[in-house]
Amino acid sequence: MVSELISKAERGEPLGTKDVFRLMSINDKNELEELYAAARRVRDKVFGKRIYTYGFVYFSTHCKNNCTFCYYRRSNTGIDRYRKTVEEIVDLSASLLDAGINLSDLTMGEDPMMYADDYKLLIKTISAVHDEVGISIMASPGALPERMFPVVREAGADWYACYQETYNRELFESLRLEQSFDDRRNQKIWARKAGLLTEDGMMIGLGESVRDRANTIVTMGSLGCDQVRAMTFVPQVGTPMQDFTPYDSTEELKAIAVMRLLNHDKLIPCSLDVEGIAGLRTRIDAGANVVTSIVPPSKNLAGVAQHELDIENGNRSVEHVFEMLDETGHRHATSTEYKAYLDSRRRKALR
Ligand code: SAM
Ligand code: MD0
Ligand code: SF4
Repeated sequence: MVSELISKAERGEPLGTKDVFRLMSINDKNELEELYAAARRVRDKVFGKRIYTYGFVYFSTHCKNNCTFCYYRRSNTGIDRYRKTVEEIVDLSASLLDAGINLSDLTMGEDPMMYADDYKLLIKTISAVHDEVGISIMASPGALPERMFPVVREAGADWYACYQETYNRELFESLRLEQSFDDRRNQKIWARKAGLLTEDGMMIGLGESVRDRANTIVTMGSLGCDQVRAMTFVPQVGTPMQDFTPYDSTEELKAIAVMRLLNHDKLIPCSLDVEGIAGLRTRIDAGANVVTSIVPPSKNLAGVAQHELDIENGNRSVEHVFEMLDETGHRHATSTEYKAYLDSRRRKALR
């Protein structure tokens, strides 16, 4: 029975892949509501009214890779790309901190310029934000060699994010062309070993089966990541997947709720990069506890899945997101609260 499975997960008892498959197969409206309600109770019990907030600083949109789903893949020639200077990245991160945002997510394509001279510019960027701003930092720079993780940690990053998209190896290889499945999985393990907190993520609507989704959720949990996400694929013009029929958000919401039931004390994002601000409420109501991809207007910054949606009209701005959070009955957490959470996660990792 689905209700029994949900209660079992809510009590914190472990579920197997079969159970997760059963939950990810729910289609009945009442059962879905039951799932979301349990996910909310679990989140609120652990985190209270606090929701964390992340600013998205996509500082270089140049990329040597050719992921079939991504707007910024190297073969998508003729699109606008940019690379921010270290000074601009520091200023952007400082304004996020001043506005009350908890973390600066320093994200880039696999930009050869950032990777040159042993990742000199990447490391310089992280150090500058750490030394000059003091906001918590997530680095999302793509796949790195193992020896770089201690350097990234030393430069001041709190987090390393790298999404497998799917733990179906064949599907992975058909999406992340010319990239190694094992190497990308190992990124999370190497990062943890170097003392970084880690994030893994799945994409939904890429041709994966329900079983693949269940298996990916279980695998992400077992890798020991501190933050896990699901994002619905948004088809991009100029890419091989541009004519894919997009999913609505149901499967993503289900995945958020199931991840919450399996990972009571982890961070689970509500990304504004899929449906813009319109998608905030439903994701919070499914058990998410971090709003990611907050992008300030007028800075010429892009999103990933939605490179323009809700940015220049200010809907993805800090003030607007804080207001919307209040309407859900929650509030944005302070940086002190966020840093305390990070410290508790690090202590846990050492044990
Ligand atoms: N380039 C680095 C990498 O690939 O790891 C970091 C940034 S990458 C653009 C961040 C993530 O955005 C991808 O791993 C993928 O999960 C997500 N993403 C990219 N294109 C997307 C799309 N069209 N729809 C939904 N999510 C997308
Ligand atoms: C987001 N667009 O949070 C961002 C991105 C990268 N660490 C995160 C996918 O939705
Ligand atoms: Fe490059 Fe990341 Fe896009 Fe892949 S997902 S093409 S690595 S920016």
